[in-house]
Amino acid sequence: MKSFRETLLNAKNVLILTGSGISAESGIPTFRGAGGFWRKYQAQSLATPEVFASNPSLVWEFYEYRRTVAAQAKPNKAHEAIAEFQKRLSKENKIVSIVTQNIDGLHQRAGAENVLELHGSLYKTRCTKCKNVEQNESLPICPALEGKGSPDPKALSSDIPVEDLPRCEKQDCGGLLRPHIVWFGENLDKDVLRKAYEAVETCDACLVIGTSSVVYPAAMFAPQVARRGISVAEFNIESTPATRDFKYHFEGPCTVTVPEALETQEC
Ligand code: BV8
Ligand code: ZN
Repeated sequence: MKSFRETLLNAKNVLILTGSGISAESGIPTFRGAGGFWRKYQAQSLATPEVFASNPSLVWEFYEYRRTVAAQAKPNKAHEAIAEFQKRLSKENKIVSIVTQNIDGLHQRAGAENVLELHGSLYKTRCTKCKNVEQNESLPICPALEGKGSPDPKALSSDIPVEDLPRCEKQDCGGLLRPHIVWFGENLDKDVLRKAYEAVETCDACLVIGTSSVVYPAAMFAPQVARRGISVAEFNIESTPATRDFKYHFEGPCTVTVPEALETQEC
């Protein structure tokens, strides 16, 4: 850890990549682990355009639940240490890019700026008709979803009629809204990807926190930085398929290891 902290002292452009593990200690279940289930579904089996097309009511119940859970969660010491680190370095005209796979908004709520959300956000909707994207934090998102989304495996689907699901309020549109989230099998936004690649190609130090590194293209970024000969530190409670690519692997809960790495060097 001492040698990684030395690297950070000399870095001018730090890339911080995060996955659902950074929000685990805020009470938001990760994908893989027991918490990755909602009712009898694995989270990722609902995060697809096919399921949304065939059963938009079920998918909206799933996301209404996740919007509620994330809204009640608090940023933890790892989110806060990253936001502080970014503030401190920006005072010295140094860059800290935060690129997250998460859609819970906790980095922003901890005070981080210019967070790149690779997979979108729970609090943005996109119209399936006019494509308009809106920020939307209201709970429930619409009257028909009030009190819906219980994760109880015995809970029955509400089969909300599609006209009562979230609808576009743009003039003469009224199209069905979907979460502005990248589902499995969908491409990432090309601008977001471009910015992510730029950070990967220009950073001079990298932290990869709380990700199992199995979902592409996000899983490619940290190994790509390592191939440039840049020091990458992985923060996880276990090793991952990418661990062998990295110079450092700090094992333990990230609320302990990330502040240790980022906090100012007591002089
Ligand atoms: C795409 C939003 C082009 C949704 C998400 C076969 C081989 C390779 C790739 C593929 C393949 N088949 C299909 C693909 C492509 C697919 C993919 O990679 N699939 C995987 C499953 C193999 N990728 C895609 O579809 C992507 N698009 O490729 O477009 C294309 C187009 C058409 C056809 C083909 C290709 C889109 C992927 C985006 C999907 N959306 N999220 C939602 O949230 O509802 S992905 C979602 O899962 C997350 O965003 C994240 O990216 C991923 C989960 O990973 P993690 O964040 O890492 O979370 P996980 O639970 O896995 O791990 C948590 C980690 O934290 C663990 O390591 C754990 O140990 C650690 N941890 C836990 N607690 C702590 C901790 N660490 C520290 N402290 C703690 N306290
Ligand atoms: Zn519309």
